[in-house]
Amino acid sequence: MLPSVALALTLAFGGCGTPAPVGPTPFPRDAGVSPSDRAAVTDGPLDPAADEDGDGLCNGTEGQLQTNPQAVDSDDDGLVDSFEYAINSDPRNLRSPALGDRLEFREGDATPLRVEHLLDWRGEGETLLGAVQDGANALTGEAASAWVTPSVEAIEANPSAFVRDLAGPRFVGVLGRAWLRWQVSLSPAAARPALGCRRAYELFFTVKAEGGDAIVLRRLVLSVTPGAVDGGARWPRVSPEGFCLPARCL
Ligand SMILES: [Ca+2]
Ligand SMILES: [Ca+2]
Repeated sequence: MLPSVALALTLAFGGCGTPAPVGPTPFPRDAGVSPSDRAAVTDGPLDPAADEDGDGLCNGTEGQLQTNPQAVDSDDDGLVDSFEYAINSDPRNLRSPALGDRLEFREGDATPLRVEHLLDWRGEGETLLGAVQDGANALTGEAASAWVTPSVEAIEANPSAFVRDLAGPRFVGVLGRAWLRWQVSLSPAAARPALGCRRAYELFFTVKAEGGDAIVLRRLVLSVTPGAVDGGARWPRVSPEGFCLPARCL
């Protein structure tokens, strides 16, 4: 064999017993990742004191909570992560706060929101009083009463003969075991402020035996969204620009 032919064969086949060189191969797990997904991945660890997604929750806190530092509403329930953190709700569970305790207002809508509370109670002749305690926006401190006026009404006792009277928010003289039903109404206050950003408030429904301690303390979460109803979604999608946020991340 001529020396030049032998050299060409050696280059082509890599020599006897040596695997031929191969080029880079994409990782199989890379399949299906779009260019925009890749672009969203940041280099290196996030600064714990910064707020990557602008949701009011610092990156370090998001790491502790295991929320998504690049999503303002990690569980997509319409409540921004920082608000859920501030009220001890689970920002990774869209059923926290419970759906039955959620109320949604649109600015400009004057229709009262209503929610009922049912209590199974064995009375000894006492009077039970339902009430709403004012709450606040957990991020800004703004009082819920600046936005809504609550009212409570005792609407039904079953069996009715076990209650002497229904008077406004009171079941009077409950004697024996009965189901007691209250209706809570929240109406927009006359001089309500239009803040132009989506926010949420905690309110508490309480029941007390007159002169006694609270028997019931139920948290209600009231969300208020500026503007018209969009798309018929149960909860409006949250964007950091649209939500009232604290001045510094939590
Ligand atoms: Ca954040
Ligand atoms: Ca959420």
